[in-house]
Amino acid sequence: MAEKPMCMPIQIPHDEDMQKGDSVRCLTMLGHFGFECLPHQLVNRSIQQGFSFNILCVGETGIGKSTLIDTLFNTNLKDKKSSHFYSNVGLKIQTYELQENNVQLKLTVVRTVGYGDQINKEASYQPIVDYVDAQFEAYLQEELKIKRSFTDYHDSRIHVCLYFISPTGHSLKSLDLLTMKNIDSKVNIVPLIAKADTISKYDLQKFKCKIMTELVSNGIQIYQFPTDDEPTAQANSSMNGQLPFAVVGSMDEVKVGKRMVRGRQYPWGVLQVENENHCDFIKLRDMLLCINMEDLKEQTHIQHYEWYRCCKLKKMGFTDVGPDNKPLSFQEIYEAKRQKFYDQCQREEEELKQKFMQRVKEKETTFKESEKELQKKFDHLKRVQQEETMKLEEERRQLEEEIIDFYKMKAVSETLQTQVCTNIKKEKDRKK
Ligand SMILES: Nc1nc2c(ncn2[C@@H]2O[C@H](COP(=O)(O)OP(=O)(O)O)[C@@H](O)[C@H]2O)c(=O)[nH]1
Ligand SMILES: [Mg+2]
Repeated sequence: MAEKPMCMPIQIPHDEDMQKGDSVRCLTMLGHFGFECLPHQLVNRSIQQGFSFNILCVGETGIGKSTLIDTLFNTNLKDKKSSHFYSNVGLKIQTYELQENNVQLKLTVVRTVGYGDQINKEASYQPIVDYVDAQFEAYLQEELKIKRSFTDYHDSRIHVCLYFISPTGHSLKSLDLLTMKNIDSKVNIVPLIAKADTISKYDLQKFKCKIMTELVSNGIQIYQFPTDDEPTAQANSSMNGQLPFAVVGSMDEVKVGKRMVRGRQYPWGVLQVENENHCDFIKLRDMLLCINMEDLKEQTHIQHYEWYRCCKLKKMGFTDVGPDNKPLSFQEIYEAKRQKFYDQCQREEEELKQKFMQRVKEKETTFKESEKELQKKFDHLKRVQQEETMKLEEERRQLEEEIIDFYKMKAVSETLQTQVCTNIKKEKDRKK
């Protein structure tokens, strides 16, 4: 339970109002009562729930992403040095639970790995785009659930993209332009000139102007600190004019006079990270964490997520108005879509039936033709076989006739032989 705000007026209970055993409430006199206490409720609840912030760091390997994040949150987040030899661009996602006094922050840092080490520029920005979209999609899916659980849900949508520009002093690289162009409608981009201690003050101003001109001429939208909120308008508008911030990161403590400061020690002196004359680190930290964190989160929700949601729902066929420009309810669209789907199913079923009938007909025709062909063959073979049988019958008849003739001749010859024998015998007898 949240601690009750100590802001109620003093009430002294009358004896008759008090039951036996009732304890007397002790109220402090802060002078607040009524709905003027509402902000306290919000503050208490926020502190109790804790805050969350998701940062995407895009930049070449070794440009100083991890060092800057450590410096921003004044914590060694122990991110290992990454190699230049990854075959593809990847993303390293790490979540930390940080605490400053009684304020808890769930910080998610997403860092690019292998960025700038690849030849294929398209393959370099696509994983970033996919990741940002995937977080929006996860949120949308949670929103569309029947039973939603936003209280336990970890919102992983990216609130800010720190884009680290190489301190060349020359111009943006084509990869920088391509990546920023592809993510500017999805995320709040804050451009940074990394390792700004490697560039002279004069060159830095020229470089800042050059970068802004290039961003404008390429139509790239970067995050603008809001200027419509009275207490922060002036600071924010001045900071908008100083983008991109030239930052230096370091966790090293260096001695300057009698003080220990965070900085980078050089043979010619010390660069103090938290000295506004040396770099824009303080400006970045103030703008990001102290003044505009809530606005970054709000813009993520009302601008970037809203755009994603709108495109996604339109792609799924949902719309707010019908073809006649009349407003349509979700239910009407759903019914219309269901009817359309049903009609399409019917149509497809009908088409399939027609196709099936056609195939059956075709098969029937081919079967009939084959049957005819076979019948013809059968008739032909039958005829041949009949002719063959008749021929054989004829031959058999001839052979039988020949046999009869043979037996006849045999009988005649036997008769003749008997006669001859008789005659010879008679002749012999007569001679005797
Ligand atoms: N000169 C200079 N060096 C830096 C700065 N920030 C980081 N470095 C150094 O650059 C190297 C790579 O930094 P790291 O933060 O690991 O880069 P990452 O790969 O982008 O995360 C380390 O040796 C850091 O000490 C900076 O602002 N200026
Ligand atoms: Mg790193």
